[in-house]
Amino acid sequence: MWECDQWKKWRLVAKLDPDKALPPQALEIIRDKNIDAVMVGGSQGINYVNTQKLVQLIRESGFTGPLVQEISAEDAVITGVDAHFIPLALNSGDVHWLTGAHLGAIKRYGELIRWDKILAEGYLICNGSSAAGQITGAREVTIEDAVAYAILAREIFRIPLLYIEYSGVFGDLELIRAVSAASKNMRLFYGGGVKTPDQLNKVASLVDTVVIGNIFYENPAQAAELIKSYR
Ligand code: 1GP
Repeated sequence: MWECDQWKKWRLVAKLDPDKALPPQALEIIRDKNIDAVMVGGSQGINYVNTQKLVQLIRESGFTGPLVQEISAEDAVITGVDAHFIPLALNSGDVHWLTGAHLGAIKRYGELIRWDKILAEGYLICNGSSAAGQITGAREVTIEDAVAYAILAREIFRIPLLYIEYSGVFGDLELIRAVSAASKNMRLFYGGGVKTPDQLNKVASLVDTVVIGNIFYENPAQAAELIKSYR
């Protein structure tokens, strides 16, 4: 059962991409007790069929923790997950990624939407070269900008969760530290390039939740070691 605040306790989350071929070992690794939740989502090539297929694989793997879908395409929304996470790309140059796609989904799904199972994520895309950065036309973010975005998210949008997204590269710890200091009671997720226990410990000391993704595809054995090393 989904409890609306349960995500606040997550420390380590696996993000799996429906558009990528999942190494079979990944389905064992996600069952490690250090993985608090699995998120399915990605930036490109995401559709209903590949999302449904991945969710089914995860369910069949014996993973019993929370399984959520991070929505990037309206057509890909599936029902077999515990909750839906909705990114708002705060530094996108295109209003589509801040409100446009969301309005489309509200008009399309209307009263079917279970708002108690929806979580808005303020996304700060700090790697402009990543797929998410390219697709959303992410504006460059200085440390000063990042702090201002955090305050915008916290005080104006009142979003409960800010996600610092460096997808594919390990982030600037100074920027993450500055955002952390500005976040107060807003929860912080971080994702991007975490591959070693040292990186994981450093970034985990600054944010509430660390998300790991690419490592499951690039080096599942290293992913297993990384996860086991935690805590
Ligand atoms: C991607 O933030 C996640 O959306 C995790 O990043 O894939 O680089 O681990 P990596």
